[in-house]
Amino acid sequence: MSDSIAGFISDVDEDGALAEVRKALDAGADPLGLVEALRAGMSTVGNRFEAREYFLPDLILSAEIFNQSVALIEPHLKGTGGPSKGSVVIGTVQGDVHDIGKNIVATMLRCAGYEVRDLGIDVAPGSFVDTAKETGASLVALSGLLTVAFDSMKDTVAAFVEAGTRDSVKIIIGGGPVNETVLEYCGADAYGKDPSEAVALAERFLA
Ligand code: B12
Repeated sequence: MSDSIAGFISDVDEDGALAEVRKALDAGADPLGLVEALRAGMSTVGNRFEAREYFLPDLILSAEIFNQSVALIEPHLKGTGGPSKGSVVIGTVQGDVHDIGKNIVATMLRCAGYEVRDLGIDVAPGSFVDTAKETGASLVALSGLLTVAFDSMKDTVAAFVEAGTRDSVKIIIGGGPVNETVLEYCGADAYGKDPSEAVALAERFLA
């Protein structure tokens, strides 16, 4: 069933994908497994776009199908949750509008029991600082796929330093091109390559 969900997403088949998600939920499928299937489908869409097999409308529609599917799955995820394991602020950094991967990470963190405040896309450094203060979050997760996002990540870390709250948060970064060099450049605390690593980092920093 997971294979067919990934297939419908990667074929940008809205009706097929939503029907298959509903069918899987009715059959009692593991909601986390379904999110993973959606993620796999979106990765294929990204690759097909890069290979010029898909174009902009395919990307936009597939992101929409992904979001609708997650909306169907989310109530099932919340049903399994206990008390919050901690508070996380997440967003796509300033100048960057890519949010498919960020949304998957936010969903997986919620599934793992964290309270997640998602600030959306193109988030100014000060918004991360203000929201972390307001929510008492001690983990801030920055997502970015563009090379220019590295500077925004660096600026966001600097904004915490300027506000005098750098020591009260751990800052993790992720997104397509993020690696050890980017981590050092930004001065964040850790980076992750996928949602499982994001959850593992949350477990480490919010234990
Ligand atoms: C979809 C897409 C778009 C969509 C975005 C839709 C949306 N709602 O997100 C649209 C069409 C809007 C778009 C626009 C642009 N895009 Co674009 N886009 C892509 C594409 C094809 C796929 C990205 C994606 O969604 N991948 C699937 C998800 C699931 O993977 P992911 O994002 O990497 O996320 C995973 C991990 O990275 C990780 N993760 C993500 N965030 C975080 C955070 C933390 C804390 C952690 C631990 C982990 C983590 O977990 C996620 C789940 O597995 C990529 C190419 C590619 N194959 O990556 C280009 C790509 C990222 N885009 C690119 C470009 C250049 C642009 C534009 C500038 C194009 C233009 N000329 O207008 C604009 C950017 C506008 C802006 N200001 O941001 C370039 C970036 C190049 C660069 N190095 O800067 C890429 C690499 C394409 C290319 N090869 O040229 N894009």
